Amino acid sequence: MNGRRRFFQDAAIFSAGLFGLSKSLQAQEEKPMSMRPRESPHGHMPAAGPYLPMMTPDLADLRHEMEGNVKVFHLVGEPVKRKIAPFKTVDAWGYNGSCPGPTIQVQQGDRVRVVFENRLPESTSLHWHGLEIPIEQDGVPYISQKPVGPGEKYVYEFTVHQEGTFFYHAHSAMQEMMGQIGFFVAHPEKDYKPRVDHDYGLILQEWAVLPSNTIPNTAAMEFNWLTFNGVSAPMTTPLLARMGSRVRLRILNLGMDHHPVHLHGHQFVMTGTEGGRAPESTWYPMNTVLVGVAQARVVEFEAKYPGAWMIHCHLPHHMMNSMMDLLRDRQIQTADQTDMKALSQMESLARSVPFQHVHHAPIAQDAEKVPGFPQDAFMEMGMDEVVEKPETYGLPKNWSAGMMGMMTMVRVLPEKEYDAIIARKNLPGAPAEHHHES
Ligand SMILES: [Cu+2]
Repeated sequence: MNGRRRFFQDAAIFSAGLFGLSKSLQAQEEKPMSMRPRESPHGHMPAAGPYLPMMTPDLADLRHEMEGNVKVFHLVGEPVKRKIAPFKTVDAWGYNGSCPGPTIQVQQGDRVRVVFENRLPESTSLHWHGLEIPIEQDGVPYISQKPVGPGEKYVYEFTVHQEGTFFYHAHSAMQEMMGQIGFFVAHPEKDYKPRVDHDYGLILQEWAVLPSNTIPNTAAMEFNWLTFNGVSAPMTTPLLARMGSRVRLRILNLGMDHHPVHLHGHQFVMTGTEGGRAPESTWYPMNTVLVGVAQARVVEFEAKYPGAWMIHCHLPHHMMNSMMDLLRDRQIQTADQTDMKALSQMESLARSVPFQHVHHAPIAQDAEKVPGFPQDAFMEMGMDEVVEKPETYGLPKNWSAGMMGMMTMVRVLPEKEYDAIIARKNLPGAPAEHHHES
């Protein structure tokens, strides 16, 4: 597993585009919102809508228009360049300039129309995963509809009688692995009890992309890039939670692996699946939830303890990224590594990415005499400045050295610190990562 060392991963992350949203996504975010939170999780939006929207960090929401009493969405399937790490951009396929696609949020009982346009070079369709809708709307090529050819449009329309966390995706295996997936959340007619103050969504994906390559190998069984909402840590935008609040986290998986997602410092209960809300009598405390392929898992917890608490897949190789891209011919060695060599590698990486070089954590004087050394030594690199955004404000120095792969954090913040970050997010020119607030 030379190719997946943390060294890289750290190195990986620093440079460029923290703000990897595509132009079209940004444009989307600038448009007026079609949906308003009932109450802003961040306290600066007027209470106007029927429900608290889910937020998908690093992804936008899909707006809709009303035609009579039908909510009309426009989805475009198309090739997408997605920056998954500062030095790594992949040629994925997604929707509306985004991979994963933008989040669709409706309310139970809504009549929904999705005008779909295929700008892919091949035929496709849209499947509504978990929704109980007429067979003609099911989106399976040849079975329930003719494939939607390149350049063609297809209109899906159905009434959503369920509540819960669903998703839309192409019903073609390779296209799924190219990234063609997005959230479809149906908020309940009546609020779930207990109510939550924050509602966040994460889509889990894995990618096989060779060094100096941008196209995911959809036939590969070995994955070297792991993402939440289309980015690897520490590019993942931290989730914010006011201390004492109740947080919902919806996690959705459409890939080749099952992911045990673990939360630090708190216990949660599983309140729902891809089939909707689970009765409270089935809830029991846990802190790791296995999110299998094609599943959604919804968990809720009281944000009791202040701090920056990890949320991550616990498979060890999913807590890393590929290091191959940066090191190339200077691939890190698992043996025969010395402090001097590691430092010079780090320094040249720092120059090329560029990021501010930070010395790794201390090693023992006779470390090289110990069989197995090094493991994680030399892998740590802080790149705080490169991934800086309002949500990272106030984190301890070199926090980014501890963040890799399928990982993010929930920052449980006392009132004053929470408000300070929200104020930064609202500064003119601040990146509008969270659509709901733009
Ligand atoms: Cu995993």
